Amino acid sequence: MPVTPVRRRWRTVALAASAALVGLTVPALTAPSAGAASAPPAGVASAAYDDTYYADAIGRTGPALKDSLHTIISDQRKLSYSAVWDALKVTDQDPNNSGNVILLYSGISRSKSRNGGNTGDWNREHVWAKSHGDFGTSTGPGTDLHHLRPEDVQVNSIRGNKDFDNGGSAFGNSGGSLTDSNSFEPRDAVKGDVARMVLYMAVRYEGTDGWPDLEPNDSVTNGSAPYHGRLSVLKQWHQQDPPDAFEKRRNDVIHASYQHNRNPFIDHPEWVEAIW
Ligand SMILES: [Ca+2]
Ligand SMILES: [Ca+2]
Repeated sequence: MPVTPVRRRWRTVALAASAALVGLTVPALTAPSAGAASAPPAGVASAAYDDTYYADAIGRTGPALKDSLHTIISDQRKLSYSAVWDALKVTDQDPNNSGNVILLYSGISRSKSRNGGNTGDWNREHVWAKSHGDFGTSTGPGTDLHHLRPEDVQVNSIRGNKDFDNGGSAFGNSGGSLTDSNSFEPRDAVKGDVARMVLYMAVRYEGTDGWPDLEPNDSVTNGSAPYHGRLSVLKQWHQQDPPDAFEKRRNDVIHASYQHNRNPFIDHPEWVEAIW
């Protein structure tokens, strides 16, 4: 399309202005921050963002909002799958123990050095199950930190590629998470986090860059289709568990230090209802 280059140039200018504004208007970056739970590890920038980041999206709703957010968050740096290990040690660091990460579904604090594939290790959980669209682990959706989290190897395996829904039974190291034959229910403290990660993926991946168009639906039998359920339940979880300090800090760290893009639903929870 002939208008595309013009638009890209304009966005580059806007982003440069945005970056400059962040530098000028956030002098408190190096000052003591608002509490240990949200403090980044030493040497890692966790910058606030300026709302110029979302300037093109403000005032929109429905498909126009989704399109706008897609354009904004697709401007990103991408990681290799091997680089994800070290990134997760920063993004998911235990606020109370800098040597540990918090495992998403089990809530366990475990040594950063126990990353691996054996019993008792943690590995890289794809919250949007990577078989849903079969995108694998080459650089792209399979390495997008916004939905990758540390998880106990066996818990990761129990979750498998199940869709998300209410109901089921506890299991070893479940930490309050539940599962049944065809779905998985995360513990209450991360229900909203899971919902916002899935919905981020739906907006970021629209089938325009060689990857499948990922979309939420209300099914628990999606298999390898590029869909993830259940949307009605994810929306409830999003309301029930709003963004907290850990999740907001994680978004800031991914933006400032790794991918330079954000999860809009952590910054603007009202946008879930505006799109879905
Ligand atoms: Ca939460
Ligand atoms: Ca999509």
